[in-house]
This record gives sequence, structure tokens and C-alpha cells, in this order.
Amino acid sequence: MTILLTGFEPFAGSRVNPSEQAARALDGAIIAGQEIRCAILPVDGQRAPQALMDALAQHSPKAVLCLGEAAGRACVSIERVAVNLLDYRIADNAGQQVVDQAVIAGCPAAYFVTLPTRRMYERLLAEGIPCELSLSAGAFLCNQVLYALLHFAEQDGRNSPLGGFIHLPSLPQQTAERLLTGKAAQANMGLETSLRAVRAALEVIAEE
Ligand code: PCA
Repeated sequence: MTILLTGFEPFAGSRVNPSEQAARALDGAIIAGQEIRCAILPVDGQRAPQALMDALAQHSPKAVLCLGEAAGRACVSIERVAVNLLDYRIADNAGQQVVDQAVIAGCPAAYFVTLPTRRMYERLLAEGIPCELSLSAGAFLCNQVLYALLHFAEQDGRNSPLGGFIHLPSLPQQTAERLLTGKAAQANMGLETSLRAVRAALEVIAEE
């Protein structure tokens, strides 16, 4: 069985994105007998959903774990829900700032994540990784991609693949860059810890 692991390219002027680094680092790994394949998605509201659909077609995964960066969050956030709302707080990498629009017009207000969020949360905490269950993936690209994924999985009574999302804190080097440019410090987490978190979450998924 294949598990698709996605990350995002850098955005908001940053040169790196922890989600891209974590996804790339685990590409090709075998975790609890399951093969991990990675795809990196553009931070572009027009292109990201299609890039996800292309990766789904290429890998036919049984489960999909999407990763993104949540600047300012101090813990790994295991998202529980995607809402049918685009309300970008900043422009995407194509320069578009969409407000007050549906991700997919005429579709449900929200979808719940179908991966075992509670078990992932308990596993991460047991491994000493700070994490939280989160009720909002925001209204930017991360929520958009999660909504598109869960909508796809729901079509035609497929209920497949299982889907979910983890937000990772910024990297220490991103906080250092902020300080260098006179901005305020923000919470951060080293890539090693974020990688342990993603691995542990994938173990839980693979064991399902
Ligand atoms: N984080 C953004 C989009 C890309 C990313 O890594 C978000 O939280 O929506």
C-alpha cells in the first residue's frame, strides 16, 4: 500500500518550508510495511488542487497525509476539519488574494478528516513531541488542499483515500531570518522533531 505525503513550496517571502523538507526527506521510506511517496504542491490556489489530483492519479494511495507550515504555531497541529472557504490573509505565490469564496461552490460547508487524528495525537505526545488537535487549518492553501482532498475521497461513495493534514511550526532558521530583518520572534521547531512527528503519524496511519 502506498501513502502519499505532500508538502508545500516556500511562500510569504520565505526561502524554505518545513513541510517541503519533511515530505522530501521521507520520500521512498518504508514505514510499517507501507511505501511513502511524496509530492510538493505549489502555493497557488489555481494550481494546487490539480497538482494534488495528479499525485493521486500517479500513486493511487490508500491514505494521504498533507503537510503545511503554520507560522507562529508552537506545536505540531493535527487538523480535524476542512471548511469550504477561501479567505486568504496574504496573496498566494501567483499574487492572488482570494476572499470570501467557496473552495468548491455548492459543496458541503465542511468535511472531517478521515485519518485517525486522536490516535496520531496520542502517539506523538507519547513520543514526547508537542502537538495539538486543531479545529482550523485556516482559510488559505492548506485548508483548500485538504478540502479538495476530502471532497475527492467522498465522491461516488468511494470513501477513499483516507485523508488528513498536519501543520508544522516554522523552522529555527526562519525565525532567525525574521530577527535579522527586524521582525518579531516566532515559535519554531527543528526539522528533526518535525520529522519524528510526521514519521510517528505515518506509523499510526500505516498500522490502520
Ligand atoms: N502553509 C500555508 C500554505 C502553504 C503552507 O505551507 C497554509 O497554512 O495555508
